[in-house]
Amino acid sequence: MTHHELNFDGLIGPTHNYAGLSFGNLASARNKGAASNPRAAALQGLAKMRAVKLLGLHQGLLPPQDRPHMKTLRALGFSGTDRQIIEKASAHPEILANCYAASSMWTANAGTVAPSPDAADGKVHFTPANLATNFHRAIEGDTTARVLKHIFGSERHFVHHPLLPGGVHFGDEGAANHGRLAKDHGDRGVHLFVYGIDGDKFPARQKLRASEAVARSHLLDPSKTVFVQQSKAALDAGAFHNDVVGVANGTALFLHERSFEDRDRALAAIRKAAPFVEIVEAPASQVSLEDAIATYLFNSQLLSLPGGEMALVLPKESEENARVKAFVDETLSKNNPINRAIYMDVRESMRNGGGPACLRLRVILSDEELTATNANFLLDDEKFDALEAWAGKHYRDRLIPDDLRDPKFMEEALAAIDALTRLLGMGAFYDFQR
Ligand code: SUG
Repeated sequence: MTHHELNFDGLIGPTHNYAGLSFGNLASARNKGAASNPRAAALQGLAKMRAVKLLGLHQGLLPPQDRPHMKTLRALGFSGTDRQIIEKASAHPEILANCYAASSMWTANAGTVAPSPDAADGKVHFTPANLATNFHRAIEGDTTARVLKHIFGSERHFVHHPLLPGGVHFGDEGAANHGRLAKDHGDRGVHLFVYGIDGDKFPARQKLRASEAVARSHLLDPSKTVFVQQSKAALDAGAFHNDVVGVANGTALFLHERSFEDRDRALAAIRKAAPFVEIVEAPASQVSLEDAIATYLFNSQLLSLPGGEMALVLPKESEENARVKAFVDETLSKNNPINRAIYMDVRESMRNGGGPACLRLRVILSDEELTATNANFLLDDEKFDALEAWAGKHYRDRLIPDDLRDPKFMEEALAAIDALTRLLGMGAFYDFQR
């Protein structure tokens, strides 16, 4: 049986803006209030999806969520027609900005997935993330759960768990703190769960007890799960998710020397569970944590290509930093599994702290499971063209926080999502359509 890695990228929504909502995410704080370009953002995301597809991988997408989220605004006591709700909420710019965030684009945070070879019942398991730490992200979970069930509908192949209860006690940020190592995608894999403990400056979003709950639900073999603490130094330097300082794929673990709190113990535990692992590590003397976080070097996609090579899809920012670029070049020239680097421009997302790896949810599927997946969310040239035309028609090329107060923009944004549901054959899917 052949297994494939599918990347489900988040299609970037029409309300993409810089509201400075994520404490501990340096890019989000730095760009607060700046003008965004939602159209360019969507096109950059689609160009990355096209590039990955051209490498020979299947490429999927998760649709953007409906924003502004009128259901949340109503739950917060704003009443009347949709226009009246926006007018009233305008007096509370912070609430409005949270309900407008296009943050569902970062689908590495949509949930955690276990492929069927790893689960005791032989099915693919999904747990949507509760994203409890930040209000704008905590309102994603219910719709994410609906999206995942819609795309992976077959009960024969797919198991959907509810979001973890208990708020930040079980704070769960999905696959952004999770990696899988396996000799081959279809082999029984080793799951690496990285959790945080609050730093001196910034809160940890992923809790150990949450990772443990997900591993239990997904029926993983305890001898093939490793739980490792992220370093507080990385957290306080701005690595609010572990995927900012490391990425795993196949036999390779590509990471910064200061990713883990107790490096030696962590690497020993990983080697014990996955003796085949090849660790490619950036020494702090060559790439500082600050450089790694500013360039998102490790927030790259690490992809096994059909020909047997492994490629890194990196953000342009990594190419522009001489020390980081030198480290990438050296990595490619050395004897390790990584042998190609492709630099992509995802700057609109990067300015909110989201690199190439944040923008995708990895799902490993067998041929049969792939056939059971809703093909409307798998991309080909025709669909790429249609989505680019859709974004070209519905998206603005400039958005500032003040624009969110205009009820006309609410109508425009929801009209774009409404048109998308027709393009993707979703029916009346979103809260505002029900
Ligand atoms: O949750 N940024 C996101 C970025 C998520 C990146 N994902 C991974 N590392 N996997 C976050 O902090 C900023 C939104 C704003 O400030 O407008 C934001 O939500």
